Amino acid sequence: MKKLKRPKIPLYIIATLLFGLKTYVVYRMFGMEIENSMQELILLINPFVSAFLVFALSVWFNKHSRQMKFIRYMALIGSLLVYANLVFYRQFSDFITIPQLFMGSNMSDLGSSILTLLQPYDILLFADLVIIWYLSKKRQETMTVDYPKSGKMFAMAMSLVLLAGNFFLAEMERPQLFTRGFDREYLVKNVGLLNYHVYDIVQHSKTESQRVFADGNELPEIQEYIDENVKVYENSEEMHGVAEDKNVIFISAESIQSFVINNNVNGEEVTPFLNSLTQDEDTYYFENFYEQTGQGNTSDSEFLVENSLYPLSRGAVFFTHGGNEYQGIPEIIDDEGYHTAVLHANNKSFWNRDGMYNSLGVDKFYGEKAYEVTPENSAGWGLKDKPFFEQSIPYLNSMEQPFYSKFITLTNHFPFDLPEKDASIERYDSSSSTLNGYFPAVRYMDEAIEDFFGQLKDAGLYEDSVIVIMGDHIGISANHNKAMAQYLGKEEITPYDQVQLQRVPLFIHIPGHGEGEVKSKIAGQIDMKPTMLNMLGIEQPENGIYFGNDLFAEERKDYIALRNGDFVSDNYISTSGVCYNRETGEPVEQSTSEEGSSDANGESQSQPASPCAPIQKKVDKELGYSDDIIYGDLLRFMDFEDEEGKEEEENN
Ligand code: GP9
Ligand code: MN
Repeated sequence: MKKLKRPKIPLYIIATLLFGLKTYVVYRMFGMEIENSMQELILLINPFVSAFLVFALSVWFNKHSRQMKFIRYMALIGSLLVYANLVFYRQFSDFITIPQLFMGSNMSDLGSSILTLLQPYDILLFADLVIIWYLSKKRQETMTVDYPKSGKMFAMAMSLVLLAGNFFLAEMERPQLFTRGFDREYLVKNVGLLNYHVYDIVQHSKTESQRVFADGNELPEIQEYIDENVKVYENSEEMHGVAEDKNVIFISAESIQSFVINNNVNGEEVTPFLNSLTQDEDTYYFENFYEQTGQGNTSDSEFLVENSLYPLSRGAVFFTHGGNEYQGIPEIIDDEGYHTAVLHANNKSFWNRDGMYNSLGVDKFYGEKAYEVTPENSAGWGLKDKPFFEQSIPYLNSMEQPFYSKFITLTNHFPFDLPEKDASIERYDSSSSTLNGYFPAVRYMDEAIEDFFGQLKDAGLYEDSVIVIMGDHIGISANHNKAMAQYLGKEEITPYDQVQLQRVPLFIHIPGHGEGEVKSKIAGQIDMKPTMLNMLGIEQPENGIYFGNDLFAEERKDYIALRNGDFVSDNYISTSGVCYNRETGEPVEQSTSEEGSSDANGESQSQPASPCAPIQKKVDKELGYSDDIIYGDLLRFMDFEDEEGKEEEENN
């Protein structure tokens, strides 16, 4: 230390300061919530600690040009990483995970939405890189260092001490930070983007190895859990077989949330047709139905519906585990003589649908190529919903019956910029152009669905079909909370409200049924498979693995697990470690940082006495088991057919 030959200010220090500052600015742009001054301090410190950790490694290069090159390229890679996260965050309010990176094809397909996520002033975020680059090329002589071994060791020790200090503060602020991995925002806030990515890589390798080492011995424990907690509830006898041998027309309604149902904008109904269904005698409307998706959006909702398994907390399971063995609805009902099809006017490879549908046993996938798509009949992501349904009718007509068909709509998608000529209602007026455009876009979808009902009637398909309409996931992220609060007439959107906004509409329409009503009990996408199979009068294999219950059952599980470990129960809503009364929205007990969530393996952490704690324990366990099944590809060790066969033999 004493004898270090010190050039004025070495580049690795300047790079640390510049890059650290830039990262801090980007942190602020993420708009993460800062709850106290300690968090503020950690947020300020960690970008510099991480930057120092990397740039200080340059002192180990004896050759000056190598030192400079190292700093230059680290700054470049770091800048790209930080910026990619920023763009990603603008879209998903989340940070990139390794599995997400392998979704490159999706990223490029994002097309027009990606452009709306880039801002001209973003260019300033590369200013540090330009300076570092310049200095590293032009000031090599004055900005390199020649530390003796002890100096190098000292620099390294400094980085580690700083890192330890950062981790120490983080641990004080958020105990068990690393075991509660699925809160990516906490991680970034507390240990920084770089360390978060290192953590993510470690996590990813861990789960990859899980498949290799799984051997099926994990299954009995999971089955026991399901027997005791899920299968204890009987399916509804009343609804058993109401849809037997009927066609199923499942509409996955893009980005629609329940708050638009029976609600107005500028004095006009947002969804007049869907509103009418809530009163319809042939329709069940579920008003407390929650989406449970993770990063895989629509594909996650599809995964939930077909399998009654949870999607993953990181990445889209369609992508990361599209080759696994499953026991989804298409495969089950294929054996009962159903023809299964998916109709969606988008690239077949989006979300790896083509691959995953194979694994699920879907007979036919009508993708973009099956439709006539022109500039006139397109908007946003592609073919508009009205021509989409219209062009789908001939396919339905030609399908072997009974069929199980899924329609995935597309027009009501972020960034919700429906062409004016297609809009029947005015945009909303707030600071969020996303929310403003949402209403006319939702209305367009509402009209498209209404038209579709008419077309089904004209085609003579209506009477023999059951029509299910389900929102796939939220459309308006927390980024637009200010505007959302304005629309809902609230002062602010609290974490409790945030969970309530995760409600999406579910309609089950059975022509001629006459018993329709509004259902208020909490429900979720995980329940769709048992519900639909029971309506079809189809038994699941005795040893079938699923986590949901029939929505028409008298008694069923009294909680809905959200993918981030939050949950909604009959009486409580648990989010961000706080337990709320579901009715009043008031916190039941103050948050303690130990409370609540768990790591991805479902190992629960220490539980203080909160009415949410015992439910949390189950939620964590359940999510963990579902993850185990997927990561270990455990269904490949099951023999569902055998069990069915056995049953049949017994019956004969
Ligand atoms: C694209 C459609 C919409 O095919 O699924 O994408 P998402 O809502 O999942 O972002
Ligand atoms: Mn979607």
